[in-house]
Amino acid sequence: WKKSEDEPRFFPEEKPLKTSYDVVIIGGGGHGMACAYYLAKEHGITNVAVLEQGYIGGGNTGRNTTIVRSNYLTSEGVKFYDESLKLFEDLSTDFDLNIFYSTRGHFTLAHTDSAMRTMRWRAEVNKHHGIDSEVVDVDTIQKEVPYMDMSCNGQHPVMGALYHAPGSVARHDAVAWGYARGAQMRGVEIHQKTKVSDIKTKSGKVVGVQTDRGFIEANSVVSMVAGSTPRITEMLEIETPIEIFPLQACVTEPVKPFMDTIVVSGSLHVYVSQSSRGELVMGASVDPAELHSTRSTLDFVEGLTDQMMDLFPFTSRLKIMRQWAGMSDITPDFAPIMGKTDVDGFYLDAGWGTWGFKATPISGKTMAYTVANDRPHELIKPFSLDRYANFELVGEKGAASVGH
Ligand code: PYC
Repeated sequence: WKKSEDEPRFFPEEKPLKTSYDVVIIGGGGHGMACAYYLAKEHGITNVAVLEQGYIGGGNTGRNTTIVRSNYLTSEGVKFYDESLKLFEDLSTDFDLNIFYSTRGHFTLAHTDSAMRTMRWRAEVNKHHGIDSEVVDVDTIQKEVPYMDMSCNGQHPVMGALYHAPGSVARHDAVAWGYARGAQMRGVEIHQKTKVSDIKTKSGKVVGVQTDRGFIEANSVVSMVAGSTPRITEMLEIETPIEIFPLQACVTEPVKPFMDTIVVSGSLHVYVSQSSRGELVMGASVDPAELHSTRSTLDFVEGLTDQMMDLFPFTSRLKIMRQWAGMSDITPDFAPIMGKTDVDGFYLDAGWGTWGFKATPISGKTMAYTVANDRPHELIKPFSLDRYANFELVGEKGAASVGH
């Protein structure tokens, strides 16, 4: 596909909504767009509609802190996220669109003996799978991040870190836009401001979705809605262990480039990188109470900036420019839920908690395979919903950058 010279729009004109599609994808974020893209590109399935209640990438895709990494704790997680990272590296070329993919190196700081133990554990699992991760000492960190106070204001001295050289950041909107444009150019339809209010079945098989623009027949329905997952699964009486917590983030005013690494401290509940615009992009833990809301709070910025000043004292002089929140669908084992369900023709891509952006390419690719073949892709078998009933959890809490 090539954009024609006389086509000035980034996205082609929206087509009228049809009454029937082979596949309906609910959710026009990065995952939904990536699934549509790979359905069309790799499986030749183009009679696809992506239905989005708001606008493309307006949910968690446009609200995360853009970190890409594969330094997970379980073999299942490492293999999955590493394939994602590899796809990310080629996306700008694939899309003919700059996603500003920038490899930075990723430090996860340890301030306690037990955190050091977890970093060693992760490093060993990572190395076993050929992932570039190693435990580094305080002098190495200080050399790479000279402006960081290694004593953390004398309160929680840094003891070492897990260093993951491939850790990167990317322009999150561009990822959704690139997938959306690539899918549309191959025949997929994207319908924004189209809300699904029910999913209809007949004899245990999906037959279509009810929307605020009418009923749409579909052979397959894929839910890729992150923080709205319970609203969708309730329609089919599918039970998941997902709970929704807000996750907030903010950026400072832009300053000259000084920080080329990503720094995470799980103990201090801080992660920070500097964007290509010069802003410090920062986040902390999920909010303390379950809540289906994207409101911002003063508590969050006060807590985050307090911890930031322990790590980077000079940030006391920076202004916070913007603050926002997303809704994280958290699972008990901090791993996603992906694949087929007990309802024939209904597929679930959920449980993306605070780790969804980095999975965008591989979740799209593996879900497209799963829908096209009606059998789960090898990489996502460990993430099936029935693992909770079978006590086969994939414990990733030790690899979540975010405090919970
Ligand atoms: O898992 O890398 C991560 C992350 C950073 C911010 C939220 N999640």
